[in-house]
Amino acid sequence: MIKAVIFDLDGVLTDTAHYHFQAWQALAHSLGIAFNEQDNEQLKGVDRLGSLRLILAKGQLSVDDATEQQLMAQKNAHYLKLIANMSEADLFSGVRPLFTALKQRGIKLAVASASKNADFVLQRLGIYNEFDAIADAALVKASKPDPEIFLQAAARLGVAPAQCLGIEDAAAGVSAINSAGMQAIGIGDAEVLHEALRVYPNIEALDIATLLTL
Ligand code: B16
Ligand code: MG
Repeated sequence: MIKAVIFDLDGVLTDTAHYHFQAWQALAHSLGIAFNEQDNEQLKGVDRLGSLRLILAKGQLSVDDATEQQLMAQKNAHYLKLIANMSEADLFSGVRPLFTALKQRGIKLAVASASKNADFVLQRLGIYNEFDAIADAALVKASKPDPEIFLQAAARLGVAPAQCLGIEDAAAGVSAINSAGMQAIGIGDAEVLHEALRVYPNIEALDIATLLTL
């Protein structure tokens, strides 16, 4: 029986996944590396350094540590500009009613986000205080698809992984949920997220009654 739902942030609760894409694409192009939405699928859910290294590998470029730091700072500065004006209006529709319905059933809520900007985004969306636990990049060493971030979220909730359901928009995130021994729900493209138990086009389409019988 499901006792907790652990949400990914970027791409599940709000459209920051698109801002990450825009900022990575600008950086890739500034390095002369072609980068489109399909390339971006590999980056979703992957931490900042891992994402940069995937882009550099695509362009067959290798740089020293200091340059890596500088490129990550450049991407993050661009990303922060893109999200500077985010507000509660940027919360995907369906999220608030879903939170209410889950809480009414006594289900605990958590976030598992690979982003170092997760707190800022959650505050901007006005949902920071809705969660029983938040696990973000500051808490874990291993990036998705490693299960660490979902396991940390479950531990903070005090719920066994087998009683948790994870919701993700990234293939790496779905793998992380499965490796954590949780039930995985995908948001997005069913082909990309084929390892998930069920895939919905967006969070509003999620059918809570079905979820809780998983
Ligand atoms: P930052 P999530 C992930 O967040 C994003 O999917 C991924 O695109 C991004 O590179 C990563 O956070 C790191 O973000 O640069 O802000 O630390 O989907 O796990 O909520
Ligand atoms: Mg995501």
